Amino acid sequence: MKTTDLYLLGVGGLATLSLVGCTDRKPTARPMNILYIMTDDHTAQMMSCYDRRYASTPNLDRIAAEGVRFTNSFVANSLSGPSRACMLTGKHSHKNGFYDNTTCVFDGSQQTFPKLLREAGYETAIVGKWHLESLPTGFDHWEIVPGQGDYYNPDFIVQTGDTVRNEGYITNLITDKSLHWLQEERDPEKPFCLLVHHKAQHRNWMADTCNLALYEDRTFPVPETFYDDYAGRPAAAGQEMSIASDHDMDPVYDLKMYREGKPGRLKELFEGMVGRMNPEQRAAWDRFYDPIIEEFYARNPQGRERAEWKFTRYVRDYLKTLKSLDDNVGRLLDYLDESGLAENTLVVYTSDQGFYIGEHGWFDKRFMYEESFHTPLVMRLPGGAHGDIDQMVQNIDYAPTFLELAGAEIPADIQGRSLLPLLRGEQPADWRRSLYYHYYEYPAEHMVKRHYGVRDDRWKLIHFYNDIDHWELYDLENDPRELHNRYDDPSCAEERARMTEELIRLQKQYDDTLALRMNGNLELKN
Ligand code: SGN
Ligand code: CA
Repeated sequence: MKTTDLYLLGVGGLATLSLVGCTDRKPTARPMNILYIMTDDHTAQMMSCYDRRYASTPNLDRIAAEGVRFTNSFVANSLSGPSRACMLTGKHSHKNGFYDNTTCVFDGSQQTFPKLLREAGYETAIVGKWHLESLPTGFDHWEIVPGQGDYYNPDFIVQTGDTVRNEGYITNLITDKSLHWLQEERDPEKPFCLLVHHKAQHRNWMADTCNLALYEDRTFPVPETFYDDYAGRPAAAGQEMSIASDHDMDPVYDLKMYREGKPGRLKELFEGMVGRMNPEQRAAWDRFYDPIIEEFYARNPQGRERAEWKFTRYVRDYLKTLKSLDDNVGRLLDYLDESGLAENTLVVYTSDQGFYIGEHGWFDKRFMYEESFHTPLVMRLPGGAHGDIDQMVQNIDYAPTFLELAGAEIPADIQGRSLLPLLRGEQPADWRRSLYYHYYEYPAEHMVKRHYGVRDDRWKLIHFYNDIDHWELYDLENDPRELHNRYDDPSCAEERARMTEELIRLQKQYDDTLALRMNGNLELKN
């Protein structure tokens, strides 16, 4: 099918297959372009349209103000590579084969939405973090960072296969490259789908030199679960993602307290990162951090004072890094406005998962608990709905959304569901009432045990398995912080049975045979 055959409706006109070929309508505009911006580890607690305690993100909030904010947006597996694979394929990890960051290589020969969009006449591109080990397929243009990428003077792998070092700060560079593709390189005759994948906000939150001095006068109360004792939750007790622990959150690597002769588990990693800086960058960095380092080692806080000092530095560094991100999303939105593309482009902003900002005493993600199961999601569809969308959505839904928007067929093996009806303001009566989750990366960094589970609008059931066999049940209405495991509470027996049944139903629906086996004799009990 030629692209021009798809140019059917004007602004807000969502070309669908059924309209292709209508002869009585004059083509007036192209199918909607797609600008998909995804960050790494950016959590809703750090986006002011979701939470005003810490951050101010006017540009991100603008997308929500001019479009919609999803209040119940989740991932299927809270880790970078797996989350990206779910997003590209519209399928859970056990169907796309990318279970974890440490052992998997993405099978690039499989069906992905960029490939299907190309078949539908789109030009497709990705710039930034990829993290799927194999090189991208299905893109007309790509330029990716190796692995996690670097904040300063990062390398990029270009389509020739060469690795090229770029001078500058990563968030600016990814945006520069995206804008360059939009302005100079893409085929203006085709609708586009551009994926802008930032490295920010990934650990270790190294801000641009121009933002280092920001927020130094701000302090933040620790979250109410900061001193969680993990009672009734052995998997939560066994993790290694505690802010208070210098083993888990290294003062040198994570908080930049780098000094000759001072210990740091990840000191060499940090040396490699600051080692990439040019003399001007390094001088600005040292000018800012030297007095803080001096004071830290002189005072050498201990106990709760140390934990709270670390929390403050963590939040400040996260916010400084976020400033570049918000500014750079603003640059993209401005370009859409100036070029006129805004009126025919769906803008999506999301993250590869949520993150802990001190809740349960943690940083990082992985758990099916709320902070990391959630991911921020805002979208602006020209002619589409405004306000909040409260239905439960998941990152496997993006692929079918983009396909429907493009007027392409949604293959039957895609497990997500198109969000387009919600974006148009419809309230589908048969929308999903529960979500499925499965995390696999264990044993590994941060030591979060394997688990799967189900969540509905009030209850959550989780099974931790592998070297543990432990079930948790939460009443999110009465216990939103997930501190009280009610699995063995007789007063919750009915909910436990109902959620168990729902879990098995979803495992069967999604064909997660491994998980069905891990349930043990549960099926017999129910
Ligand atoms: C790195 C980080 C971890 C992080 C993983 C996965 N360690 O290994 O803290 O959990 O990435 O993150 S670091 O010492 O290299 O910073 S993910 O977002 O890419 O899945
Ligand atoms: Ca991530």
